[in-house]
Amino acid sequence: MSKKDNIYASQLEQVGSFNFDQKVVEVFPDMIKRSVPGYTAIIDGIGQLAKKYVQPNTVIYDLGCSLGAATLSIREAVNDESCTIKALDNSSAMIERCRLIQSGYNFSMPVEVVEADINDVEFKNASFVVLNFTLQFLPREQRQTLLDKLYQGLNKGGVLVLSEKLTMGSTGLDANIIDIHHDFKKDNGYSDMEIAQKRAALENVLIPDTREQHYQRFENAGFSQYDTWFQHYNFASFIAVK
Ligand code: GEK
Repeated sequence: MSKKDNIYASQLEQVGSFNFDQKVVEVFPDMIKRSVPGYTAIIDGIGQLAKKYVQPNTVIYDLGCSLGAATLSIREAVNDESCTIKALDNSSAMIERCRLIQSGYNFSMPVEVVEADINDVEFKNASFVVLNFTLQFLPREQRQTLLDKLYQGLNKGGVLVLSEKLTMGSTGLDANIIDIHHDFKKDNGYSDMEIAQKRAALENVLIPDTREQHYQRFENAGFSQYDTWFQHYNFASFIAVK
């Protein structure tokens, strides 16, 4: 059981930029479930999609793995010892805890938990790549380059699963969906102050794109098929097939 997230529960004199440090690691499972609509369904769905698309003797990448929830879902669903799953994150606090969690499970598929910036990774012989709420934290100008590299590293028939917070195309609609998301957080026990302070901390750190921007990047990279396989409010998950 993870500890309850109360990082923004008391009034802060100044709200600093959000980062994935030890404090966040301690509360992460609680934080992400209470903040991201559909998170558990997406994690389960990633396992199901992996069952369909992972090819034998290939590499699976979980990019920005945090504590490795998607990795664990794939390990449970696929467990093919001819594959390797590589879980990467550039937060040393996340990686340390992720290693501990993953080592607590015994599956025959080898798992490597690596501290790395996902921009520096060489992708090779991949059949299944997960970016579960990670791309949104990269500066916009790095996003296409990463997708291009991923596409090059994927085998034919391999897939990218990309989950992101979205901006809705029209301003009025966007404001209302954001309100509904804040109500979702309130229903999950966050106060108005916590929601406001977290929002300030994520300003310029989590930069959401529209669905069209994501689709355009898939096109530019060369993906032949892509679609939205999950959406709850402004949180969506896409699948793109090479
Ligand atoms: C999950 N996927 O539970 N290189 C590597 N990691 C990065 C980078 C980078 N350049 N930038 C950010 N990260 C997880 C949840 S959380 C989403 C992903 C959230 C990492 C960052 O350290 C953090 O662990 C993760 O991306 C984003 O399925 O907290 O909203």
